[in-house]
Parts: sequence; structure tokens; C-alpha cells
Amino acid sequence: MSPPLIAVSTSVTVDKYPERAYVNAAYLDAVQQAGGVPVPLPPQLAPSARAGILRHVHGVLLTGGGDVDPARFGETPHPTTAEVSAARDTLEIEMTRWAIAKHVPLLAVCRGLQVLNVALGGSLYQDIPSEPGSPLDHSQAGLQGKARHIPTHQVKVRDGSRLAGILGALELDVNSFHHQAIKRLGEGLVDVAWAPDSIVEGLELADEEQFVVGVQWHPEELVGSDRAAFNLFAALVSRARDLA
Ligand SMILES: [Mn+2]
Repeated sequence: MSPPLIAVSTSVTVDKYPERAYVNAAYLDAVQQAGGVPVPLPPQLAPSARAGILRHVHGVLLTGGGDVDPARFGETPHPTTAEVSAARDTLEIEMTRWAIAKHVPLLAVCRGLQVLNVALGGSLYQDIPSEPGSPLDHSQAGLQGKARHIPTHQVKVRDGSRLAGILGALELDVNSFHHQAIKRLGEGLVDVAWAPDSIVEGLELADEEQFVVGVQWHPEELVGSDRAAFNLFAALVSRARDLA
């Protein structure tokens, strides 16, 4: 039996020369640790090329990165909007809708969770620090000495949710690298995990037939130290194996 292929969306440099596609190695490591074969999918691929690749993959991983163009949810950009790539937005929205239409399992991380929400008609808080009443720092990059695998805030997960079943925990400590968050939920999505300040940290499709799960934290950085984080990638690969 051949291992399942997992399409992994990549980042793209914005306003830099030469333009590049790149992906944090932690995503590739996490998929491989779980027994899958990561297939990086850069936004620069022609539509026919990426359609040709998607036909062969058994799962989708949406990765972290810059902000989704607020025009995608009908808003003008907040002054903090950064690293917007129309090509990347297009690719990942396409991957999301394709995975859902084809019942291909999808795991969405950080920006990926936000893309999932926007692809299904949802909206985002464009800058958490600009919103009233958010005492929690969700951008640990700004915290001195906090490495990427160090958890900085708690998350509570809804009992009985798909996410809770995968993680095997209802409370966990997570890392946090985001300045945006879920506002209005996309169609068919339910929020299933929250930070102590009520920021949404987990989403899934309500449809029980579908494996579509998003987390706002970065489990790929935690797989070495945190069983719950590893379980996310193991669940994606396991579900993908059914299609391989
Ligand atoms: Mn957070």
C-alpha cells in the first residue's frame, strides 16, 4: 500500500525579487512523521498544473502565512494588513472548495483556518489588538524568548466535536502566531475551540461525513512534544489513506 499524498499549500514572497515559493519545514516533517508524503503546491503553478496534481492527492494541508485580502470578505484593508498575495488566496480557496466537493480530508492551520472560513463566505477580525476587550497576546513572535514550540495560551475544545476526538483532549496549551481571527462563520462551519478571550481557535464542518478541521495555533511546531498536535496530522493522514 503506497502512503497517501498530502497537498501542502506554500507561501509566496510578496514584493520581493526574485519571487519565491517556500514552506516551513515543520509542515513537511509533521506530515512525514504521520506517514504521509507531502506534495508542496506553490501559487505560481498554472491552474491546469495544480488541477493535474490535485487529481492524484488524498489529503490537503493549508499552511500558515500572511493575511487574506480583506476584499475576499467585503472589507477594506486594516492598516496592519500584511503579505497579501492574490495568487495564494486564489490557490488556497480553490484547494478548500475542491477538497470539500470531492470529500478529500483537509487540515487547515492558522492562516489556513482563516482561508477555510473565508472560502465558505465567512469574515475575519482584521487585527485582534485593534479590537476592544482582547487582553490576550496571540502574537507570541512579539514576546521575548518565546520559541515557536513554546505554548503561550490555553484552548478549550467542545466535548463531542470532531476536533476533540482527534486531539484526545478538551483543554490544551498552544502556541499562537496570528493577529487576525474568525468573525462571522462560513457556511456549514462550527466553532469548536476557543482561547480564554473567546477568540475562535478551532473550526470544523458540521457535516459528519466530511473531515474538514482548522486550528488557529501551529501544531506542526509541537508534534515532537505534544501528542495532541501529532494526532492532528495522524488523523489527516489516516483519513487520506482511505482514499489512497
Ligand atoms: Mn491564539
